[in-house]
Amino acid sequence: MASLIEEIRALGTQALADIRAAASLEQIEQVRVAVMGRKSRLTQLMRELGALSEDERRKAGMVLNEVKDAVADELKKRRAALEAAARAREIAGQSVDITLPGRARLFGRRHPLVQVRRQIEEIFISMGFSIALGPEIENDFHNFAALNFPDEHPARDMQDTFYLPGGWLLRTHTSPVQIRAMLATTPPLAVIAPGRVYRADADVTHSPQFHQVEGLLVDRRVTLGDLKGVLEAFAHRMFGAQYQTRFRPSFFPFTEPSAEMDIGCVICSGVGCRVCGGTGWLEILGAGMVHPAVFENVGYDPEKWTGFAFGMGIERIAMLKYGINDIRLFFENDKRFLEQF
Ligand code: 2U9
Repeated sequence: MASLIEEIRALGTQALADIRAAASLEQIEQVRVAVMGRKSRLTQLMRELGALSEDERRKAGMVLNEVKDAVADELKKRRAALEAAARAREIAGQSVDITLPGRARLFGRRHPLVQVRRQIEEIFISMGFSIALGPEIENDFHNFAALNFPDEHPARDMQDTFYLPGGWLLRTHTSPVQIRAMLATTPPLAVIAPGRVYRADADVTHSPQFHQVEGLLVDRRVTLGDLKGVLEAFAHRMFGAQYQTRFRPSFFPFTEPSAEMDIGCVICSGVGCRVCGGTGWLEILGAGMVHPAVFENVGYDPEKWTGFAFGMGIERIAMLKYGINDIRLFFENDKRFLEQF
């Protein structure tokens, strides 16, 4: 009897030592099966208790229960400790290296042509002009006839203008927008017309689709001096007040007199280079006093009303401002190009 109790205690002591020595949850489970499982010595002894006298069974049973409780307790403690260690290792493995550089967030941005268009718009809006918009598909009247283009004018040729079935065409300039604006309102009037235009032309400085901003101001006694003042102020705000401007005579069917405005070359500062063709000057826009025939075509009395108009290509302005030498870069959508603006 005494030896049975001793064996039970010895089994308990050994089991506690095995549990404490277990290095993993798998080992703990192995120890549990070995100590408490159906085939373990402890379970076998429990079955043998039945053969003892009642007094002996009670004493031995008490010891057996004590040992079983102690073993169960130790299993629970050791399992919790191993689980905590495993979790700690997992967290340590996941730790954040705060010295790593962050992942940069990629931001989109406005297309350079949109940026330049907005700058142009803001300058003229600050001078009192409003923005006018119109359709890209036009008819001969709004795109050519009302603007005093003669029937046989070369700009109407198939080689220059994209014609659509039914007498429609893709507008070759935004001038039809100002024709529509004049037809819709009475003077005074000051509008700019930004937008897409189309011409059958393609090389490093010409694209079949490009963008213009045109302007029109109509009031009583408008002079060429008004035109020069407004456009010089525009050039200084767009490129910088350090640049000189000059006006050269030119010809357009819709203005008389007509002129082209140059600024001192932004590349060579007027010394002469490849970009300005050695002249020291860059042409940035065309302009003129609205032709009386245009006023008559929209029902304005040319004896009463005078006006000036101007037009510029947004691509050309952007190319000069940023030193871009190929118009196709604007339309290829290469991020390395677009990201520079
Ligand atoms: C109305 C009357 C007159 C608009 C004008 C120009 C001169 C001009 C070109 C610049 C480069 C077109 O993009 S470009 O090829 N434009 O030189 N445009 S005056 O004159 C108008 C417009 C509308 C009713």
